[in-house]
Amino acid sequence: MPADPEALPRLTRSGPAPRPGIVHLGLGAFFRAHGAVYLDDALSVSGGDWGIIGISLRSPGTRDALLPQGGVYTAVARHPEGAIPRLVNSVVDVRVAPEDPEAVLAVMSDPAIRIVTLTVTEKGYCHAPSTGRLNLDHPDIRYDLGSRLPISAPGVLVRALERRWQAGLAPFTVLSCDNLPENGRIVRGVVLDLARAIDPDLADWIADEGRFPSSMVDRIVPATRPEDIAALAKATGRHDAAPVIREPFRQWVIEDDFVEDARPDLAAVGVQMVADVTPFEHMKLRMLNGTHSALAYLGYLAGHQTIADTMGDPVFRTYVQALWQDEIQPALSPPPGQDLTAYARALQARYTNPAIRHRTWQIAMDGSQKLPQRILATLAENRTAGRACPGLILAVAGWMRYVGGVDEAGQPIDVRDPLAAQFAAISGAATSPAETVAGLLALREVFNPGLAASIAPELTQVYDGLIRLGARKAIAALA
Ligand code: CS2
Repeated sequence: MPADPEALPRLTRSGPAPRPGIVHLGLGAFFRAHGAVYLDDALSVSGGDWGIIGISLRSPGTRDALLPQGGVYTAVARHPEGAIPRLVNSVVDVRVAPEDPEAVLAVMSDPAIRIVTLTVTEKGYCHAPSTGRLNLDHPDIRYDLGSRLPISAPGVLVRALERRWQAGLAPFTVLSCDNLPENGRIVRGVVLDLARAIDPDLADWIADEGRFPSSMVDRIVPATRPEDIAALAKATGRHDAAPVIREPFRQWVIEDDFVEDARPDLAAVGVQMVADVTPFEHMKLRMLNGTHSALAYLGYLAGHQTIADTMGDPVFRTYVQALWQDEIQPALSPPPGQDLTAYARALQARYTNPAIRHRTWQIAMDGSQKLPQRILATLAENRTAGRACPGLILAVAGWMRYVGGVDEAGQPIDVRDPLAAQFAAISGAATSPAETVAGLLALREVFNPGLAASIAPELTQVYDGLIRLGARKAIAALA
């Protein structure tokens, strides 16, 4: 039994903190295990004033854990053979927006800040996932339209840019690090839509001077558990209240388009700086995130707790291999120099890493925001090309069954999704599987009408089979 970690001396910063040049919105485990590690590496190799001020848009937990240790934390690499901890020094301060929104805007309008990175998850953009446009009826956006102290991510960006505009400063570069297709274009769109509703001149300035490079980010980061904190304390003899757990693999591809070319030397530490990120984003979102979601819904329904457990089940392993080979790869143009079959092989090895306990329930969250870019885009392209995709249809059916809120053992599912209330209403009103499918296909935030109409008959049949057979047998029946 590991000793009580809190009884050990606390981890602290040794040496001076870098001077800040980046603000990060949404300081969750993913960014601390990915972007902040790359930036820490870039600071070690090339220096520069690129320390990170993290902003939590909701709760104070990360700030409360990190500040007593000077912002320093451990990123633990979990290899199948064992764990390797390293310290991350790039985060220098953390602010909690709801506690003091004024201070957050002041930090973001400091001329020293040249870049604002974001990981606010798909729903944080307050857009309609099926169209990519800002949802002006979103409650947070409605609030932000009436207040100078915003609560949404687009609102924080717009009000901070407004202050810079009024002060005669250059804008900061906005670098989205979320799993959205053309994430730079999406964040630019929501910022401009909101700015235009506030002040058209501000919107014009942002459109002319602002830069919103797209980026593809990749690293599997399961949520940190209390036992991870205890194991690290045992291994190091120090208490770190905010470590992150990560797989060894990482990739970051960034469109090289920054305001005044001001950026850290990320190319020196393996970041791919390219002219067009789109083929990388499509490959990653569809090959990785698409199969992650498929495994998450169907694996959860079949009683599997993690992706590694799900991949340990031969029925699921064969299923995901067929998804890659027969349904996803044929609809992709590979990025320059990338072999998709090798990419799929590497993904399989990453998914089966037994040291990464990535819960199917964690990945299943917010499916309404994830499905369009992960699964439906591939489905639509395959249908246009006349290619069948039984496995992806089954994945959509798995999502539909999952959001019904009851698993195959009759147990309730804790469905986390901005549309959860609508899912419950649809399931409550439906008197047949066909009505459930029709009700969910009518959600315009998720499905565009053309695709919904074209998949409805096959999906209804597959959903019906999934209810009757259960996920494992429904997959086996595909073969
Ligand atoms: C996952 C991603 O939770 C999820 O939806 O699919 O967080 C995934 O692990 C990362 O995108 C990997 O880069």
